[in-house]
Amino acid sequence: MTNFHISLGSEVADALRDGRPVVALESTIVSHGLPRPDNLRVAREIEQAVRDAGAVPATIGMVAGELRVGLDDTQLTRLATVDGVSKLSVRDLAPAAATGADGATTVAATSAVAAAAGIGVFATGGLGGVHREAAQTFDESADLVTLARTPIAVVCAGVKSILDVGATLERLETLGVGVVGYRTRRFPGFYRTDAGFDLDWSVESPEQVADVLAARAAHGVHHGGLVVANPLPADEQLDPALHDRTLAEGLAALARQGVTGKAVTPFLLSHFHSATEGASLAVNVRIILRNADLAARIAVAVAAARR
Ligand code: PSU
Ligand code: MN
Repeated sequence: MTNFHISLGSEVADALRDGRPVVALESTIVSHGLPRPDNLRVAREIEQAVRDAGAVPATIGMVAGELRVGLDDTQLTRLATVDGVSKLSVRDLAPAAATGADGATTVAATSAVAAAAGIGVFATGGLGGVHREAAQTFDESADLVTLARTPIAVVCAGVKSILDVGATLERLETLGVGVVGYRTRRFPGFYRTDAGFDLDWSVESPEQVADVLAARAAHGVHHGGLVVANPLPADEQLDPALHDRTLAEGLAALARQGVTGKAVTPFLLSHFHSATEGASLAVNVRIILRNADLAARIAVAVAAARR
């Protein structure tokens, strides 16, 4: 029998044992969200951003059926460069392990695995959510329902602007997922600094996020995830006119080509990257690096508060 445990990279295992700060990172962004060859370079830069802010990066993914927390550079390279890497949500983890697949974990799967490994902070670009036309297609990312039951803080630039942002915020409320703005009361929309919706709560520092997490733990009430929404500064966002035009074209191409299911998000992101000639890619990379930095500072604050 194969042993289907979660395997920890040695640096991650040491840090968790010693109570030092660790930040989980996803791999779908690497395999499906960013174009080659930039994806591998960016994946390494994300890990470096976490290190620079004083935490240990734990990129999560599956290599030949082994579910790994803290991919080493060979494994990261494999997920970034080989063909046939599956996009794994939570429900895909077991069949992928049993069949020996290579797979990249989404926000949903990364959150679930990170929490199981004892990691409390996770950085990504933008959360999945309710797709436009979900009233007909029922296409809502498993990221939402997973966060409802998974105790982890996810640092992101809100949800991707390709989604129905208002509906996604409604679903997060229904599911009981906490949402706090980082130094803002406006919910960001990934490429866009402001997606057009108010937030009830904002926090001013990594220490304050740590306080929110401590309050949740101390109350002993079951809490799921906490979304820490970290907007890009307005002068770094994707030009709004370019954004709206590119999105309209992308949604039309999606309908024309009949793309559905888990291919939708990668299709739209890749449309953005080619149609904006790299402008959206640069913005996407900025978002992830900023989130990695903030997540690491939150993990440092959480570890300091425990001492
Ligand atoms: N954010 C990015 N790029 C990505 C994603 C998020 O900047 O590629 C990925 C995440 O892994 C997220 C997934 O969980 O897209 C959502 O896909 P879906 O809508 O199929 O649930
Ligand atoms: Mn979907």
